[in-house]
Amino acid sequence: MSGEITIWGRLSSCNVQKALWALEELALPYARIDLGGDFGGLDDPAYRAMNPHGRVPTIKDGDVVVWESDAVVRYLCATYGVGTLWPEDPAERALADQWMTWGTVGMMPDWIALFWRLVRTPPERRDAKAIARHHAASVANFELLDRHLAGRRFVAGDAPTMADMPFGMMMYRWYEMEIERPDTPNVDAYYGALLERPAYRKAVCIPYGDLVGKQSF
Ligand SMILES: N[C@@H](CCC(=O)N[C@@H](CS)C(=O)NCC(=O)O)C(=O)O
Repeated sequence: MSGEITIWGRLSSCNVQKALWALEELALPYARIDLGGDFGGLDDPAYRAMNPHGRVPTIKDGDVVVWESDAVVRYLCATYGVGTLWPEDPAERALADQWMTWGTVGMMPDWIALFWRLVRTPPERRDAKAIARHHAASVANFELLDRHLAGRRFVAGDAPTMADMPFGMMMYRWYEMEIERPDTPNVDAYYGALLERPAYRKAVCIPYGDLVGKQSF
């Protein structure tokens, strides 16, 4: 642990946004270094020495280096958010953890595939069948989330936890993309609650115009 955390990663990266939201939500002092995308730098030996996969985000907190956005979120919440973003009670933490994991491994793959095939692919190269498949799977996932959110303001209860990081990260682009969205009043209310949070707006609500039609990274 140190006075200031460093995070490497471009603002337009959804995985960087997840980590940035945790930093902002926890009101931690940090310095961000642009990396990846048009900024390059992923193959720099010094960066690879920290993160052998050459992807963003990576954080450094004193001597501690962490990569993989969910690992970053868990590290930050466990270190600086015990009792808030990191529920103290093991059963409550397991509830948050299971949804967090499902958000990333169950929901994100179709969501990100839809974003790539629709937003990051120029119209002439789009595959309508694949778009329909990822859209249908995403709709089913958002409907499942909608059922879970009935009676809950956030994913693991009345206040935000680490469980919200992957879902919140997906929410902004889900509502911004030019797609048909299902009737999900609980998800709508959830997104409204997220938008009330300055930390969320600063870290996640980043226009993605520079990514449109860009398949190079
Ligand atoms: N599973 C990793 C994925 C990391 C990843 O693929 N990051 C993307 C950005 S979202 C990246 O580094 N892309 C290359 C680039 O930005 O140039 C995580 O969650 O951190």
